[in-house]
Amino acid sequence: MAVERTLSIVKPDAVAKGATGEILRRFEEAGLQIVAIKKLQLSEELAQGFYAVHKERPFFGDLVKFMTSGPVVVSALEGEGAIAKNRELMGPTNSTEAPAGTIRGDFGTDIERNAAHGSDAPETAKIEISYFFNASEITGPCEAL
Ligand code: 3AN
Repeated sequence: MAVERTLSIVKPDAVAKGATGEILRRFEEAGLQIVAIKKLQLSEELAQGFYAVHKERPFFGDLVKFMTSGPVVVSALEGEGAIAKNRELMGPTNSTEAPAGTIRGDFGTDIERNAAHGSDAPETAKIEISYFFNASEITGPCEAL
């Protein structure tokens, strides 16, 4: 499997619950390395731009409102099959359908307040990582094992 990078967002609900450390621990435990990370309060403009593909959807306004309701922790994760691995750890989009032991099952509430975001394909991962990080903010993988 190829080494990939993916964008992760610990959403405002999970940050507010104090679950950031546990979520990042799960990524690391699964072999994903954090090659970039920052905590920030999304502006309405930044959240709208990030979710621009959903702008015609009926839930867009609520999604932007939720994503700007408190700080988020954004990271770029690197590892073998990072995109699928991250999505597997998160579980299904709707937290009510996510099994216990998944991030959304353990920390999410519903389809909107679903604790975490993860890129869905290599092309979107590239766009999403560059949306939040400059090249100089992304480190190489840690070789000191
Ligand atoms: P995922 O993040 O699992 O790839 P997408 O890309 O289908 O899911 O949706 C992006 C985000 O929009 C989701 N993480 C969720 O927060 C929100 N969302 C998707 N569908 C709905 C919906 N029907 N109602 C409210 N929010 C939704």
